[in-house]
Amino acid sequence: MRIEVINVYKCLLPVKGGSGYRMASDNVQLLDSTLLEVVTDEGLKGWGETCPVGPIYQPHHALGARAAIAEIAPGLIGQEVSSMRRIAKVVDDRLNRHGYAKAAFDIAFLDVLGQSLGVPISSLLGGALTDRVPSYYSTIVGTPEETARIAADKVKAGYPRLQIKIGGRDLEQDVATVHKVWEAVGYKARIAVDGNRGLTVATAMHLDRLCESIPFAFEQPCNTMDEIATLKGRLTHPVYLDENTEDLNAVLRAISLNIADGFGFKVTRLGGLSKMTTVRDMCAIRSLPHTCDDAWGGDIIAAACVHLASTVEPRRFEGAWIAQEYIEGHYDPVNPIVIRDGHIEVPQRPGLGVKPDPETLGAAVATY
Ligand code: 0XW
Ligand code: MG
Repeated sequence: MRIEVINVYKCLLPVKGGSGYRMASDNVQLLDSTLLEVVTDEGLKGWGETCPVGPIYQPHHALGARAAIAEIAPGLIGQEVSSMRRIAKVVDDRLNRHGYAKAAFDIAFLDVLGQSLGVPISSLLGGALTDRVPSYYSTIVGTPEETARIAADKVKAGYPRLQIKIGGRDLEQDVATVHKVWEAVGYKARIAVDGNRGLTVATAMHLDRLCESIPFAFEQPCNTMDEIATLKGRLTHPVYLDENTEDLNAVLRAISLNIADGFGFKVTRLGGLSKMTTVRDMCAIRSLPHTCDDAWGGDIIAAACVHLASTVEPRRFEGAWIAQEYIEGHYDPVNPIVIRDGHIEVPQRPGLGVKPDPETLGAAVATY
């Protein structure tokens, strides 16, 4: 089976509610997602997506994704899709790095392959261990009272885990937020406190001490992996890396230096689902917990995260975050990926199990 055509679509995803998605590193209002449709000579259509959460969160941006796709896509026309490893080499031979754009191809090829074999993508990633995965709720940087109120509501709605955003403001506000959330939810949910690179080493140490008795994982408190390394042995809380896991080597380095107790993984940042199976297996060797998320995106990215999530050993799984709570509507109104009671069902249909409605996408912005 060969690739005949590749269509690229652009989809704008406004953040619900008007005030944006506020992190220490940025406040985003409108996200620009790139969708790929790979059409084969047998008439199968595979979908991929990559949607950076703005240009500041990590070194990815929407125009960069489409420029990288323009370098890669022409070389794929006429290529056989049955070997993921061979086609990944064709992609790598067209462009050095830019894993976040290559991820959209990886997801689309797996979608095609799953459909042609009649199996869900989870089967191609080693096989599902569950048919329903936990999600987690991520708050935005807000007042201590408002954040605690939302946290309590989301626990009532069934979320087994919360990610509380802090950083980019006074230490006092951040400390009060963590305390108020703990008073509101206690042991009813696991808590991650995400600094999104916004704290200095000194502030991270203060926050750690001032919240000493509260059990949470401290996610990406500081900007660089070197800063995080200096925290080793000086904090009472476990530290998870997110933004610093820019590629497989960064994960290997963090594990071998023993500076991460867990991870927030993003499928596109790591280069796609195939690469995610490598970090999943590296984490299994060291019993390290992790998420399977992406920074943003619609049903395609959501389905990709959920398929991978279903293959992770549940006791180490920290949840699959998808953007659904912050965006309106779905690309696939027939089989959308949805959070119910804080959990997401794993699609059982062949491939990704989602098909965007052509009406929602409009005309392709590029065709190869
Ligand atoms: C909660 N997320 C998965 C969504 C935004 O992209 C930020 C991210 C994170 O954990 O940093
Ligand atoms: Mg994070």
